[in-house]
Amino acid sequence: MKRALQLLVLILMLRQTQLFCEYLKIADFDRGEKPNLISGDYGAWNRTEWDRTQFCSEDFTTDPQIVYAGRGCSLSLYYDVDSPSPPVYNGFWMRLERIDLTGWKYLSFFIKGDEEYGYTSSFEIQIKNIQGKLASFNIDGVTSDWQQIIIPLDEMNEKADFSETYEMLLVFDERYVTQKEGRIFIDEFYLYR
Ligand SMILES: [Ca+2]
Repeated sequence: MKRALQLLVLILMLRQTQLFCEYLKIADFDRGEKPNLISGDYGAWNRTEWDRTQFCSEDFTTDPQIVYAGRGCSLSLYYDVDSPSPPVYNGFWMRLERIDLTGWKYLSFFIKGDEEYGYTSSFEIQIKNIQGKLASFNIDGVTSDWQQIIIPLDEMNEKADFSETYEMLLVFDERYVTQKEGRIFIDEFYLYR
């Protein structure tokens, strides 16, 4: 297993969109189909194919009561990490098409937990460069309202070379989730500087 950069980060969870000078929109899911806005594929991933008691699956929602900003589509992730066969983890991957993250200050996205199915309030974001180096960010405080999560990238860029970035991972790990089964919605992935 590749050694991950464990970074101490400040996660800002805000209810308003932050204003930045320059941005790159990576995904808004509004077309309801792949790829993302930088031609990168994405989808749910599972640790195993043989253990059907743990899984993650992705879908698009257009429900006006749920979808971010009340229009278009948001991505829906239904996860289950309740299994007798540890370790148990799964999640979502999105290719970043060798994008150069050097110089970008923040990765931002929006997230909301599903009131009906329940959800975990904590999970992990990983960013992997083309050499397989991982930077990990612990996210906490998810609620059933849409919130913006802003991940500072400065420390990651200082510690490793992210001039060619392979992918971003969202990880539901049985050891760290607050609820082992549920659904969350994500939307509006941006880079800012
Ligand atoms: Ca959207």
